[in-house]
Amino acid sequence: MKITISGDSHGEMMIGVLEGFPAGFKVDERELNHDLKRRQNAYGRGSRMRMEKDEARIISGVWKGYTTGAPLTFVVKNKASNPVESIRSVPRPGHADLSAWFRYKLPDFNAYAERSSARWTVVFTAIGSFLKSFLGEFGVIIFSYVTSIGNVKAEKIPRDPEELMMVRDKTPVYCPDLKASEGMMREIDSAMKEGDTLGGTFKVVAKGVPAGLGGFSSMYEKLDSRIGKAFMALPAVKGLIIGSSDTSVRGSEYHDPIIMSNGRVKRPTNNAGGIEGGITNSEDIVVTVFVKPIPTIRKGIESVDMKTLRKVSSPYIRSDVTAVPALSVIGESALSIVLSEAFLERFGNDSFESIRRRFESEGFPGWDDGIWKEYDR
Ligand code: EPS
Repeated sequence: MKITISGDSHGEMMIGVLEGFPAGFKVDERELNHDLKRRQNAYGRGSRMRMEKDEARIISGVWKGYTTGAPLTFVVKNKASNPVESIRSVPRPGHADLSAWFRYKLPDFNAYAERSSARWTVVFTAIGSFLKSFLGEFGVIIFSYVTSIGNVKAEKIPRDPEELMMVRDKTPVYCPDLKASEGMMREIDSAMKEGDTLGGTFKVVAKGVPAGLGGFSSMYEKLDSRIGKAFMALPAVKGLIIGSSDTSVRGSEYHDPIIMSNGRVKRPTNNAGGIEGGITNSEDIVVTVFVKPIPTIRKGIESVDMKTLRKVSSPYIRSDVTAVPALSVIGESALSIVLSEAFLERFGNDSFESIRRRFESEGFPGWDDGIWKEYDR
């Protein structure tokens, strides 16, 4: 599977091409557009999101409502234009402006903001959302929630995923602790008043993931390494943890025992976050993601005008106060993309029904179930 995303933040449209997806999957554009709305409408977003009407269309690779195995092209039209007309010679600390100029040498920082803007995540979300519904056909459920914004942390998280999502969807900060959500909104309002921005954390969980996805042999196969790569590619993401972050405990407490329950191997705890040795172990995949505060800040940060080499304050260009809730939605797509790729590697990428048959014939392995016979000689 391969994904290419093109399009400039203020160009005609954002385009995403998904290659290597099987034929015979029924396409439902409603689900992806639901996720695009969640990405767009999150609390703390800037004025650009009020101008857009993010709606994805799939314009290739579909015949009579089913995928054909050909590249799928996703498009989302842009409405807004760039608010900055003049040439910009002052870089914003924390944005790609200065480092991109070191490499590409175009004498206008606005040129880099066309690509380093978070706008491209709109088609990334559409593709991920499409893949999330593909995985859903095999019982995989992927959801996210915000765990902190600025100083406010979620404390009471419902354990039942359905209840969690129901409570989460009641708040525009996508946090399933309603009291903390109110605090988060106050924190966002206060940062906005002060012309500042906020970072935070969110979690993405995948339930019902089959065991055996990924591989142990290299960084290209290891599922945790691939999850790291996908999440670290998202704007403002500075780090992530898979499973428990409690490294103060000893190994005997950290590692999840292997027990028998009703004739099946089970794990009573999930500190590993669903991955051991780079391969899924059938427990929930749990990813905690760290997001830095958005670097475009109204009150400004010390910078230098590259034309005059004089000290100046960084410029303000239309931006969000926080991207944490929006990123939690984008994060569902990141995990859906990585898991779909590993799923197709394991079960084939030809036709949806052949994949379903292979998936369903994959039983729980027995030690002496005959698979090893040919090596017994
Ligand atoms: C965004 C599009 C951008 C910003 C924001 C998110 O549009 P514009 O630059 O025209 O306002 O609103 O991006 C950033 C905060 C950033 O630093 O790039 C989007 O579609 O998500």
